[in-house]
Amino acid sequence: MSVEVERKFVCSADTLKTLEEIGAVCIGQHEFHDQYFDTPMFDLTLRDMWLRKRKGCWELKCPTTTVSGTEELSGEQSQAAALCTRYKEITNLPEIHLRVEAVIKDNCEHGEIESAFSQEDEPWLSKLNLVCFAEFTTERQSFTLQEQGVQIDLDKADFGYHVGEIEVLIPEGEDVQCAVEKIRKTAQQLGLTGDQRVEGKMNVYLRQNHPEHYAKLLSAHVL
Ligand code: V4E
Repeated sequence: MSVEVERKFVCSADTLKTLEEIGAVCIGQHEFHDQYFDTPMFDLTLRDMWLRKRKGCWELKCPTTTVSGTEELSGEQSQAAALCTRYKEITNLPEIHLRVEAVIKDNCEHGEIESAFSQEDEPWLSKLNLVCFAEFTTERQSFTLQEQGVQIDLDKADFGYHVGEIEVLIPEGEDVQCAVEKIRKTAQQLGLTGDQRVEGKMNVYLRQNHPEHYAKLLSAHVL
């Protein structure tokens, strides 16, 4: 299982030129449609668990419990770490079922289940009362700084939001701080100056389309 360490950034008119200047290689451009699922009570997203279907494959992103090392971090390092998110990425469907079921069954036992929707082609969704709460299409241009093991994605979502991501994938249990450092160096090369986290596509989508769900996640400090 891998852990995705990622920093989002605001793209500018110069981003493409800068990527070229720092030696990033374009590895392709593609479009994908994401569908995100949760129960009507938001059992998954309130736990910062993100279940989605992309290009016919299921993926679950969960908070990671990976420790980032015991060494003292400098101010610069801890600021860099605060700008990054880290999530476990699970793509094995039986494992996704188990993890989702563990959360939802727990809540069912506490009497929170609501009426199930019919999802004919995916019976497990109906069984667990999972419904699609967000769907959008993204056009993505991807670059790599191969030697550093860093990927940079420039995303354009169909609801009008543009965002960049600097991403490092590491095996679960490996040093997160090393990935954060690679991301910090790449951000520096790209001339990124902001010290605030940049919103992901989902933040913007939920604020625009599902303000109640958005407010709940904000109150739970998930977004
Ligand atoms: C983890 C998460 C969500 C799932 C979607 O994650 P994201 O990386 O934004 O999407 P995308 O399309 O870039 O996925 P990739 O192709 O990289 O796998 S939706 C919300 N979260 C939590 C979250 C957060 N709290 N803060 C930020 C800045 N991003 C995501």
